[in-house]
Amino acid sequence: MFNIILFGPPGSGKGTQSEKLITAYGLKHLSTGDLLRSEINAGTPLGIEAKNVMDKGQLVPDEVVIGMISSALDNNPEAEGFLFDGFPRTVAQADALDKLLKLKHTSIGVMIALDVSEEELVKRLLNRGKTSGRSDDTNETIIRARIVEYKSKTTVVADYYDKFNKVVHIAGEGTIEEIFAQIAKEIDGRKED
Ligand code: B4P
Repeated sequence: MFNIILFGPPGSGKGTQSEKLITAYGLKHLSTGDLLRSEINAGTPLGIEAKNVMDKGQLVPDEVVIGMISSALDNNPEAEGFLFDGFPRTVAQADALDKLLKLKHTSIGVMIALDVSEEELVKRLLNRGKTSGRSDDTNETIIRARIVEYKSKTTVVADYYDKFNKVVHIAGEGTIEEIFAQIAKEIDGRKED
């Protein structure tokens, strides 16, 4: 089993590259953003609570996202590997993920961190907001709040995995194909080790 974390600020290309990676490597895609948005669309109590937080550009409480990931891992016993997209976003989430994977006798193979400048992130998200219908993508103040939240709570997650020599930084500006080729090269190199 080879498990990957796709890491980076909002709008860095995590969702975009995930779609290509799951096809190329036969991984099960687990995006906490997508899982939360399906709860919102279904109008569940969890979705209603999550929407309030997401619309302010803040992170949903750890116990909510950890619970979602735990169920998703249990529901996919046949998976040949997982691609975690947008998770973990706090050190508490990273710690919980390591424990959950240990129970399944597996671990994280690599964290791919996408580096993109702040102005490019804002531009991409405002652009996506024109068609995505996502309320967290249409307002620049909320987009900038998401970036602040990322800097204060999420960047430390890369330091956490760096201690285990698992982080690879990739320049996330360029064409989607160029970035994918760089990511694939790193994954192939790590899988052969
Ligand atoms: P997510 O759903 O994870 O999404 P995201 O960070 O907004 O964007 P992503 O990085 O996937 O987007 P992409 O670049 O692909 O999070 C949404 C919210 O959910 C969070 O703010 C938080 O509230 C909550 N949440 C989720 N997970 C959580 C967790 N673990 N803990 C707590 N809260 C959590 O796409 C952006 C745009 O860029 C697209 O339009 C794309 O087409 C474009 N793009 C991509 N690559 C490009 C390139 N190379 N060049 C030009 N444009 C590109």
